[in-house]
Amino acid sequence: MKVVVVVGGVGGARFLLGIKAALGLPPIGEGESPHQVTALVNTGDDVWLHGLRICPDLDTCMYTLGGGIDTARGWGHAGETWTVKAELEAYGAEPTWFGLGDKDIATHLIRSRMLRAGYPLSAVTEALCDRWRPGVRLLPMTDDRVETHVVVDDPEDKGQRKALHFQEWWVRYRAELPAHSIVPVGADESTPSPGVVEAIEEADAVLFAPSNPVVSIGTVLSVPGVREALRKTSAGIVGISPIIGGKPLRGMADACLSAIGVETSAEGVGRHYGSRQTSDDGLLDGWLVQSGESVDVPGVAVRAVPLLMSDVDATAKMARAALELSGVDVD
Ligand code: FO1
Repeated sequence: MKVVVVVGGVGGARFLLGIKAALGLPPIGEGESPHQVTALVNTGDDVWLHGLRICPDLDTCMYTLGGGIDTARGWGHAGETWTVKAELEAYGAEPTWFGLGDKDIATHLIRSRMLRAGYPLSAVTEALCDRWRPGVRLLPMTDDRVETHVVVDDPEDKGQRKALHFQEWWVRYRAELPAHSIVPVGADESTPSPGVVEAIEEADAVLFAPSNPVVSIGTVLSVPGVREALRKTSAGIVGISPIIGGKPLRGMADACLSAIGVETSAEGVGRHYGSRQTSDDGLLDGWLVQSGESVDVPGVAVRAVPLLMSDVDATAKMARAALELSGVDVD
């Protein structure tokens, strides 16, 4: 079975762990599986800092699936140290608000060197995954530079508006500056990475992970060609709501949804993605919401199941429910 999952960072990576368990993908290096999982990963959070290219969502997926993630933070290495970060601060090198861990820096050094040598991000990611062996093909949504910027009232000059890189808004300001708009800069000129459109076209099922609908899923969908491939694929397309009881489980999806005028609810997000059958730009055939919630998304089959990714088994049950709703039989 070929499964494609559109993902962002922390929530998406955890969901991928559940997909692997639901499909019984063997531990790395222990035999082949008849199933192939491809993750289309958001790269709009990516940023050049201290001369290094940082790809938070790709790295979160790679470390999580490769067993190296710090589970409490949800990003960066387990057992991380911050010696270089402290030295950078001692030099007064800005920005000091972004936490670059010593082990993490090795990933960024290799990526930056390969990018400067002319390798596309998808080739860099493949090379890094040779070490981490995630068991899922991690495809950046595009090899082109796309960076999400957030337009806010300038904190230093109230009357003015200012575009912040997403990481500054998210990490420095904790998304507490109301966002007037959120823009994936460069998306219009970007093209999907090699293999993205083919993966969607050949898929048996396509899932939207419970990632941020605006800055993660939405940014992947902003790459020209992705929506078109999704509208055409014979695979069933099922999304998992990242909103439970009117609140995002983690992260600040509510701050992003209000910026685009979408209600922070499972129903609001489901309608935002839209019905593939009954609208000319919608993408969903199915929508998984938290058990107990009654949600109506016209033209979309809604199913309520427990959506807390409290451990891999719980997440595997969610993944199985999503695959079944997409029309594939998992067992
Ligand atoms: N998130 C934070 O809240 N603070 C940080 O200092 C931070 C550093 C960081 C370094 C590498 C990396 O891959 C991710 C990092 N993140 C940090 C998380 C990141 O901002 C978010 O996970 C994604 O951009 C949103 O999904």
